[in-house]
Amino acid sequence: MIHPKYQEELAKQEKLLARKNKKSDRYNGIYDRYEYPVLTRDHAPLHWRYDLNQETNPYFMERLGINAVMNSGAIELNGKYYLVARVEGNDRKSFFAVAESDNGIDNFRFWDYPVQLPDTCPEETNVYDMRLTRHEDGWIYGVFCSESKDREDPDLSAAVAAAGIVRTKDLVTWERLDNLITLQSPQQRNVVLHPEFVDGKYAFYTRPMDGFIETGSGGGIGFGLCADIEHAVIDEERIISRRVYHTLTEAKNGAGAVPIRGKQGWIHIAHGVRNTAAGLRYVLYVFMTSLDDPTKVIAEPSGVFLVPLGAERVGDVSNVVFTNGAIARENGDVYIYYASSDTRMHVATTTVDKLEDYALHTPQDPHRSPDCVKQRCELIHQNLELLKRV
Ligand code: M1P
Repeated sequence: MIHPKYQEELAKQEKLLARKNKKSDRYNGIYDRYEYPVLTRDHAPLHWRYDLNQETNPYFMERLGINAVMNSGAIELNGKYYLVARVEGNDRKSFFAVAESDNGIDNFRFWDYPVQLPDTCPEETNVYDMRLTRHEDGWIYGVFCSESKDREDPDLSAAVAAAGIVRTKDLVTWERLDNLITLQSPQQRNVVLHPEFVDGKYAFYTRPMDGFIETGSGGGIGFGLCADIEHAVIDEERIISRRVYHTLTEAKNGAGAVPIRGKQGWIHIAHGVRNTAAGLRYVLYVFMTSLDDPTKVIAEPSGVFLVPLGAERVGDVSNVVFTNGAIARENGDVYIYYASSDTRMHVATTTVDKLEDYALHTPQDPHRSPDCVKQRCELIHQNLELLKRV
């Protein structure tokens, strides 16, 4: 018999799932934020978490709780909006699950079952942060972090991060391909597949790392080509978005959403990390690369694009925003999905035109305080002159 508490909890959850989202009144002209997260652990279906049978679960306890719903790949398919979320169980292991919405802003609902990836890597302990690329070859690829224990290092936390690759046509059936091999870098996380062929090859944005956490000599976001996606090997990675001293990327950075094709370039929404007394701070930043040569950076707007604010600042890993998915619609609208503090998912909406304007017309970082003051004084002066005329 179904536990009577089920209907009560279901009614509460239905209220949450049916709630309309509202644009927040926080303005910056670049994007709109929304009041409510689009996915949280409370969105996880009750039948994932509870044994609904009163006989075997008399206290209606959560048997397999969900701790967090975060870093989600995103795609529009047949007029619906899909997030392939990183769902973290109470056991700390993550898995992927598809959540669907009619408008991309609210009413996301998880499908009945999580994604059951082909289990081809016996040493793989955890999987997370899938980027979904609709590739011009006709497949939808998912590139994610495949994490295993580093058996050569006695440190219990020592791990190896690699880029796992799957492909699908419908988000239901997934084919697992070989993990990406990068000959120059022992570890990889935050790998993103470019949506178009470059020089007739598959192109990846990489993030070379010496260890599991530290990027070490890895200088930033890399770019590499490979001929065979089924057995992907990158011989050479070129750094295209460098880490820079005393900027938001000083500690590390990583590619985020699949780059968006604008009129004048590829728009990248990436994350940058810096050290603070309170620990690492993760924020989003933007850069733009040439349509003819995706390794050539053509715009680097200064500073942060999106930071954790208010309640977003607190969670399992506080002071973090992270994106690995955005949807650019044919009409030019862009939905940026970002997680806050490794705990929940949000959306920010903008347009391709606004992102291009932001990328191309936000001044570059002058890298020194006196020059930053000069830059700001020029803006103030122009504005005060303009205001005098009215
Ligand atoms: O905890 C913040 C983020 O840390 C990692 O990002 P990076 O590899 O750049 O340090 C990722 O594991 C990500 O999942 C997480 O949100």
